[in-house]
Amino acid sequence: MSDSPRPLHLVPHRRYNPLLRQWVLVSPQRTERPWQGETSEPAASKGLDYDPVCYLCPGNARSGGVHNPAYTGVFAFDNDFPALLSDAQPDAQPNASPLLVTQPERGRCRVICFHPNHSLTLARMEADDITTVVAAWAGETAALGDLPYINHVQIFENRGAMMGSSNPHPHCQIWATEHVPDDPLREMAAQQEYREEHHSCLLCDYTATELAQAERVVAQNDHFVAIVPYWATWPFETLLLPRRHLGSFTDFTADERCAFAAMLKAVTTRYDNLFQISFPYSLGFHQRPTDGKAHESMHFHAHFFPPLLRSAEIRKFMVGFEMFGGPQRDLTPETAAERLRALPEKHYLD
Ligand code: H2U
Ligand code: ZN
Repeated sequence: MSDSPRPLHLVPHRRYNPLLRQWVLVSPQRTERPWQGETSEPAASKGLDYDPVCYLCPGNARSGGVHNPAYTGVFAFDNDFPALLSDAQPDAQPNASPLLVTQPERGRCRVICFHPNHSLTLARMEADDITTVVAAWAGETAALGDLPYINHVQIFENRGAMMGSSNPHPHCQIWATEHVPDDPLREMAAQQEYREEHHSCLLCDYTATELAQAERVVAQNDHFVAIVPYWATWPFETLLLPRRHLGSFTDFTADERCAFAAMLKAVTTRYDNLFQISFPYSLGFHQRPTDGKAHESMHFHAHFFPPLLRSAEIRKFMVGFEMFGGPQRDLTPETAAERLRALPEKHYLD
């Protein structure tokens, strides 16, 4: 083997994730492994608009017996099986070892139905209806953030059975917690230190770099940019960034809510078009904690983490080296971005 330098898209290398401050191993030569190029049958049917046994459809009974109202827009409710409680006070453990550490963790869990129509997804909803969802995310962030024991509001959507979603009805969850969870905390520390060192914002600088290079940009509009990050772990991972330095859904202007809705639709439509299926993913938003501090260095963003690799059936598993060493990918982020960018903006079912 020659020792002369070879282009990044041909040779194993590692890339740095400055948000989580960890490395990802990139092995592009492995994409040359034999591949039968499976694609699934395009899902032709749109599915039921109303499912009488769905616990999220309007008017239906939930597991606890409560009936949903006959809602016509966005509908939010307290999760009947919350992971956190507002009044949980675990017993102090006087004889505990310093290695057995416990903290109380209070919180609230909410479920938000995006739309009464059971068959829809973000990709297939009208942009105006997604804008209403964005407004609900802002309202929930403000209301939950105002609770004295809440310091962080994590909104996320698990889409598709492959990502553990319990129900196809378009919905997301909110877990509002007393403590800032580890991943956003790590990202905030990285942004804070970057700001102290460079006197600028990590993600503002990163957005400018990506727009200048263009090769990892998937879509953009007046207010938002979607890119496959340089350090992406999941094959078709994307990062959605506001062009303006803003820290929370509560900072969005009316125009930014519309533009963000349009960007969510643009990205999820490309995802669905990639393998002509309703594309599974976890989508999460990182925003400023609600502890009342300014958190000037925090730049709002959305992460899409989709599991699929080559087809509707072939997913990436985070096992082996990833469990014991660190994240690894084969397909380069540049190739993933090029494939997503090249897809039509129109949904394959429309
Ligand atoms: P997921 O699809 O991401 O699991 O979200 C659905 C949530 O809905 C889940 O957290 C809640 C579950 O606890 N749920 C209710 O609150 N009431 C029900 O009747 C069933 C499910
Ligand atoms: Zn439903």
